[in-house]
Amino acid sequence: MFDKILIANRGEIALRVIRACREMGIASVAVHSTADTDAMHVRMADESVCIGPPSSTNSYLSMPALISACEITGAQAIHPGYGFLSENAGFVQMLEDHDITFIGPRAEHIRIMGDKITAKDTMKALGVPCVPGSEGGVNDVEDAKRVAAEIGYPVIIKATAGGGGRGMKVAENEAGLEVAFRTARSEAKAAFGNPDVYIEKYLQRPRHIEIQVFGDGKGRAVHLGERDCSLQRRHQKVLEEAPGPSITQEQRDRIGAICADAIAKIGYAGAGTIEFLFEDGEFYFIEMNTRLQVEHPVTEAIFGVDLVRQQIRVAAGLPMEFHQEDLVINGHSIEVRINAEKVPGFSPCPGKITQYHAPGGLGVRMDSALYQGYSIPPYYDSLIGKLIVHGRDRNEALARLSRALGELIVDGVDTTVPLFDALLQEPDILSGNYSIHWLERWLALHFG
Ligand code: MV4
Repeated sequence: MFDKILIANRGEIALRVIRACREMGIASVAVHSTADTDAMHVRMADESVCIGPPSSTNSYLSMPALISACEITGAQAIHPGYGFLSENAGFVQMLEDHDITFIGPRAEHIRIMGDKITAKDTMKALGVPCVPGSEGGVNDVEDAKRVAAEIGYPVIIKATAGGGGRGMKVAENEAGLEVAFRTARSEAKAAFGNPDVYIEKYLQRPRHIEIQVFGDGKGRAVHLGERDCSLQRRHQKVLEEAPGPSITQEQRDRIGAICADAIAKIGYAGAGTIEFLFEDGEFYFIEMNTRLQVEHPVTEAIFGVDLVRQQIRVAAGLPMEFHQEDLVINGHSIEVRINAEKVPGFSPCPGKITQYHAPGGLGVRMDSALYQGYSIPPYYDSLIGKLIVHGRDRNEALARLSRALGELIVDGVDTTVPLFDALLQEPDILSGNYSIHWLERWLALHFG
């Protein structure tokens, strides 16, 4: 096992990793920019190293600075958290050259899943159900028209280098296909330096269901059910829950086994998320994320496992502490993302926290790096906390969420808390009846 781990991240996820390290008797090293000298992750870690100026490019994304920080402190491994360098295959390769262990999958698997066409080809070959569409990419308008005629309109053109909603264009019919194809290609070239696109049947009212998987890197893998992350605004998740309110145990067992088998076959190491669109009882693969995700705590809540602890164990060459048959769902969990943003426009709202009080009690987890007197810097993501509740069933989780939101005090900046107070009054939210378009429609209706 490692003696010391460096956390190449900030905010709540840095605390999350430091906490796992401490429980495992591993020393932690925080890194920070000059804007984060007073940040909670710096205070909570055993040691800290300043790695650069405020801009992420020159600090949290600076590979040489991170490697130097490992060499100075003697850290043997890096946990990347989410975002920043967590899905950068080049970084993983560079760490290998410096004999530093990356706590995450192999560079090869990050690279495969980072290219959406290759990811889909790979998953399809492994037996994962995919959205009907082109075999590989589409190279010209004629090719696109031929595939579209086969699968039927509407269709969606996606950039292979995209993901997370960037670089997509919908065509309702053949008349709109040429423009969609050309704009998707030129936007992809401009945004990612890669013009390659592929085409899929456009699903009109799906849910976003993602399966949590975990591999030991030696051919053994498990799944930890699904999360429903359909409540999104501009491809930013707002609320996530597990289990998915629309998923039956049979559906979970079936798609879960397919996902676990797929990543076992490729010898995947660590935590991963296989994203699906779910419509009319069918799962359609769209993308795979090769990192620990923001919303991992809802899975931890219902399965009673520590995913970061397992990531560290697997990176150290140890086995996972569970088998598939040990993973039984207990109750229901919901996470809401508390952002320093002004609702309903969602404009960022950095500033000084004049008062902070975290909710507590049975079934309540608040993951946040806030403290009273802290100044949220304007340079980074606006996520300032995650409130995760757990109940014996969905209704108990909802009641607990409402109660916990009432206890939470964040003064000095605007937050997304009022949005959740309003959502908890909505019959569709209370019944779990929502698709990927529900939130944007609701926002347009109430504030548009
Ligand atoms: C789609 C789709 C409909 N049909 N693909 C958006 C983010 C990226 N991960 C995939 N996305 C979508 N792909 C097909 N074939 C609709 C979306 C989509 C979406 C997906 C998940 C969550 C929210 C979304 C909001 C708009 C569009």
